[in-house]
Amino acid sequence: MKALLIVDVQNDFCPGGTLAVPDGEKVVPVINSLMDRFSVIIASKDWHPKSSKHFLKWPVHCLQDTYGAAFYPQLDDEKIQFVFLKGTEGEDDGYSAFEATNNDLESFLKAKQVDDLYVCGLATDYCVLASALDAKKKGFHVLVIEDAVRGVEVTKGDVERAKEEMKHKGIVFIHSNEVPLE
Ligand code: VGL
Ligand code: ZN
Repeated sequence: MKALLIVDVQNDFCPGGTLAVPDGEKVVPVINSLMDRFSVIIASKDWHPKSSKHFLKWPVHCLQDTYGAAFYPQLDDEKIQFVFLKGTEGEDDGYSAFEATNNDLESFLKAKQVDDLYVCGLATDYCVLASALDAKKKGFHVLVIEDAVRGVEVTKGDVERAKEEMKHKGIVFIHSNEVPLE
């Protein structure tokens, strides 16, 4: 079985948001167009409390139950079967979807007999990176959809370095048009 993991396609990571990823909203039509190819579709949300150590490193973003933490309006979110919330405590960054506190992503995927995890969303050099590496470590075959991810690139070269690290660890990069139909 394969599954689509949509990482953090939230208002604060899109234009106008407090931690906008350059061209972040461009992943949305690509992700929407892929949903028909998956029977398991899940998402993560960055879901921070007002006070968090995370905000010593980052502008305040994705506060729980705010517009900034909502999915980008054009995302077809009714097709998402479960939303994993991460970064929910004051002490943790929660970059990886496997650190979600409202459900266990690994058990969820194993219960659905998922072997191939297709990853898309934001941001390539943080939460996509951390989620893909964790998935690989847990034994999933991980494929990142290269035209359905964008990075923050705090330092020039971060996105390229993130991609190299993922490839080095055996994570596969594919174009959305290469995703099998079912
Ligand atoms: C993210 C920075 C801070 C992400 C989350 O979703 O990639 N990046 N919090
Ligand atoms: Zn965050």
